[in-house]
Amino acid sequence: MDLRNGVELRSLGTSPAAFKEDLLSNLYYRRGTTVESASAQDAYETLALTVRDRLAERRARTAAAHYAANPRWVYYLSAEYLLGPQLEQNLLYSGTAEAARTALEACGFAPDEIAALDVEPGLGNGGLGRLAACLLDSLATMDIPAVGYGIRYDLGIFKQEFHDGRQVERPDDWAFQGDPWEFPAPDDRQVVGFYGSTSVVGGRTVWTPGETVLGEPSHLLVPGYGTATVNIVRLWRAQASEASFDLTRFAAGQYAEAVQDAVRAENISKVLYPDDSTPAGRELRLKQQYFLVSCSLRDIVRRFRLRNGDWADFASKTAIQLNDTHPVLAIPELMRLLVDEEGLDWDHAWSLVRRTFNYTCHTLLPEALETWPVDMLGRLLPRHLEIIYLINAELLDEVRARFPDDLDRVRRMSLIQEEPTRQVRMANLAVTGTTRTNGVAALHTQLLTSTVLRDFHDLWPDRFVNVTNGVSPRRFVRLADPLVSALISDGLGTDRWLSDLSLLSGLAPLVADASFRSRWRDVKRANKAALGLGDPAALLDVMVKRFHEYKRQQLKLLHVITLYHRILAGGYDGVPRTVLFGGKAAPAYHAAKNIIHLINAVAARVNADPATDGLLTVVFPANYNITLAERVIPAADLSEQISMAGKEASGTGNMKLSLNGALTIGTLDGANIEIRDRVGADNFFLFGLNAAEALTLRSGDYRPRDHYAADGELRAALDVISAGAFGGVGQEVAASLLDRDEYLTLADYRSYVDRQSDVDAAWRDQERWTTMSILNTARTGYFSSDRTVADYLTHIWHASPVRVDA
Ligand code: F58
Repeated sequence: MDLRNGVELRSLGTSPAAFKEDLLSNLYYRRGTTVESASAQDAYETLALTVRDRLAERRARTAAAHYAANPRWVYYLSAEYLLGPQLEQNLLYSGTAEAARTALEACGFAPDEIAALDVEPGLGNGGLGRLAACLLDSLATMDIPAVGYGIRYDLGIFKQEFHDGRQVERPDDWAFQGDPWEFPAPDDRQVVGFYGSTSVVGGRTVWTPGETVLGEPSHLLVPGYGTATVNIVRLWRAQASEASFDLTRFAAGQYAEAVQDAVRAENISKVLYPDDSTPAGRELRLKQQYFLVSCSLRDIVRRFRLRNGDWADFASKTAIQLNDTHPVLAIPELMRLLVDEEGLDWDHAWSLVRRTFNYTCHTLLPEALETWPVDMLGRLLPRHLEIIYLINAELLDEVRARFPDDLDRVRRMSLIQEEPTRQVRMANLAVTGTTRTNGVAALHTQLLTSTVLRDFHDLWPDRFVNVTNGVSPRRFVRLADPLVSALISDGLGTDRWLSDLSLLSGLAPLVADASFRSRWRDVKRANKAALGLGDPAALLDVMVKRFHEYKRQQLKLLHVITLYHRILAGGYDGVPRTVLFGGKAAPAYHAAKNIIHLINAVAARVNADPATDGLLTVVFPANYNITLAERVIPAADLSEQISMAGKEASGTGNMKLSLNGALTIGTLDGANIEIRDRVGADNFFLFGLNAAEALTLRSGDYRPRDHYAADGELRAALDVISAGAFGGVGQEVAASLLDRDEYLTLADYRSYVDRQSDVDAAWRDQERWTTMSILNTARTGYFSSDRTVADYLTHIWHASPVRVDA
C-alpha cells in the first residue's frame, strides 16, 4: 500500500545520530531556535515532537490498515482517562529512550530536567479513569482496532496541597502551555444540541434544540507495546458556536453580556467533576455526559459510513463499551439517531442498539448509582426522556409478563424512580439497553447480581459476566520500576513478559537462588532510597488510593497510633516502619477530608517525637497522581487493602503493588480475593470480616462501643483522638467511629492489629520476606490488563486483531 502518494519519505531513524539530527532540525524549524538559545521548555517540546513524529508515522500506517480491514471496532466511552505522563511512555513504546538520552546529552541538555517538564493529563478521579487508560494500552498492544472517547477538560483533577494539614484544592491547568502530544482534528467537529422541544413532522419526531454547542476533537496517540499499532484517544472540547457571540451587545459596550452564552457553552468541558460516589445533582454534569455521548456517537457513525452502507451491519462492525453509567445517555441517543434521523423502525433500531452497547459497573455502593431528576433531564434533553419512557414501557411489559402480580418488582426495576422524587435510574437503563453488563472482580459481579442488580439478574441472567480488572505491566512495572524489570528480564532470560505477563511464573523457581533474592532485596532498597521518604531500611507500609470511609484509612491510622503508644510505653517489639499515605478526598466529602487532616496531625506528632526515631515515621506526600504512584509502588514493601468487605468493587492499586513485589495485608474484598488465591494464603496477610459477616453485622444491632470497651489498645487510641490531642478534627472522627462506624472499623481493629504483628515477624526474617515478595510478582501475571482485554474480547466484544506491518 502506498501511503505517501508516490513520494519517497525519509523514514524516521531511531539511532542516536538520526534522532539527534531530527531533534536539531525540529528545534530550528518548529521552535525557531537553536541549541545555544533554547530554553528547557523549548528542549522539552522539541523532544516531544521528535518522539511524536515516530509514532505519527505508525499511526498513519495503522489508520490505513484499519481502513482496509473494515473490522469490528471497539469504542470505549469514558468520562475519565488517567493517562499518566506521556513522554516516558512514548519514548519506551517508540524504542527511542536511549537514542533520545544520548542525543539530548550531546546537545548539552539535561534529560532528567527536561523529562520533569512533562505534565500528566489528570483527566480522571481514580481507579475508573486509570482502568480506562490501561485498557486502551492493552487494546493497542494486542492490535485491536479501538478508539477511546472522552472529554478534554481544561482543568483536570484538582491539585492537592496541605495547609496546616488540611487538604486545599488548586486548579489543575494541565495544558496551559499547549499539549505537545495533542493532535487537533477541527474537521471532525460536531454540533451538540440541548434544551428545546420536540414535534412530529410527517410521522417522525423532530427535536429542535434551544441551544447548540460545538464539540472540537483532538486526539492523543495510544501506542501499542512491541507492535506497530498506534490507536488514539479522542477527546472533545466544548466551543461556543459563532452565533453565541452577541455582536449587538458588544457594540453597545455590554462586553460581559456579549460573551455570556459563549462562556456558558465552553463551561461544559471546563472542569472534571471531582466527586466520589455522591450523585452530583448538577445540570452541568449531565450536560457534560450528553456532550461526550453526542459527539462520540456522531463520530462513530461517520467512521462506520466510511466503509459501510447498510445500517443492518452497524452492530457487527461496532462494539461500544460504556464505562460506568456516565455515558449511558448513548443508549437513547443512538435510538434517536436511528429512528428520528435515519428513519429505522423502532424494533430494528432497538436490536442494533442492544447489540452495540455493553456496560461496565464499577461500584457496589447504592448511593453511587447515578440517577437524574426527571424534570432536569426532560428540560435538557426532551426527546431523550420520551425515548427513555418508551424503553421503560417495553421493559415493564417484559417484567410483568415474567413476574405477574409482582408489583414491587416492577416498581424496583422501572427506569423511573417515583419516590421520594422522580429520577431516571441510569444503571437500570444501562442493563436494559446492552448485551452484557460486567462487574470488575469475581466477588463484585457476584454481589452485583445478588444485591443491587438482582432483579435484572433474575430477568436476564445471561446478560451478566465478570471481567476482573488488570493493569498495564508496561506502565506499572517497566516504566515505574526499571530496576526490577531488568532483574525480571535477567531472571527469565527474556523481556517477552512485558506483553505476556503469564511468563512471570518462571520467576518462582528463582526463590531458591540466594543471589537472585539478594538482588531483589537490593532493588527494593534502591527504590526506597530513590523515593527519599523515610529510612530505606525500614518496612515501607503503603496506603495509596482515594480517601473514602469505606476504604478505611482511619483503620490504618488507629494502627499507627497504637504503634506509637507501644513505643511510648517502652519495650516496643515491632520492626521499624515508614507508613506512607497518599490520595485525595472529594472537595465536598467532609468526613474524608477530616481523616486527611487527622493523619497529618498524627504524622506531625509522631515524627517530632524523638521516642519514635528509627522506629516509626508517617509520611503523606501531597497530590498523589500517576507520576507519584510510579515512584511509590516500586518502593513499597506492604500494601494496605483494608476496605470493609463487600464495598470495594475491585481495586487496581492492590494489583500494581502485588505485581511489584509488595505483600498485601487485606480483607476478603474486591480483587484481593483473587490475588490471595493466586499468591497463596501463606503469602498474604488476611484479616477481618468477610462480606457476608460484614453484611450480617451491619444489618443487626452493631455496637461499636462494645469494641471500644473490650479492647484496651483501641480505647487508648480513640481516647487520645477524642481528647483533642490532634485537634478538633480528631474529635469528629472519633465520634463518628464510636457512634456510627458505618464501615465496621472497630469490629476489624483487633484482627488487623494482630495481623500486623505477623507482618513484623515475616519482615524480621528477610530471606522469608524476599521469597514471599518474589512469589507475589511471579504469581500475579494474571492481573495484566492484556488478560482483562482478552476476557472482554472473548465474552463481550468479539473483535479480532488487525496487524500493522512493522
Ligand atoms: C473504582 N471506581 C472502584 N470511581 O472503586 C474500584 O474498586 C475499581 O477497581 C475501579 O473503579 C476500576 O474498576 C472509581 O474509581 C470513580 O472514580 C468515580 C468516577 C465518577 C465520579 C465519582 C468517582
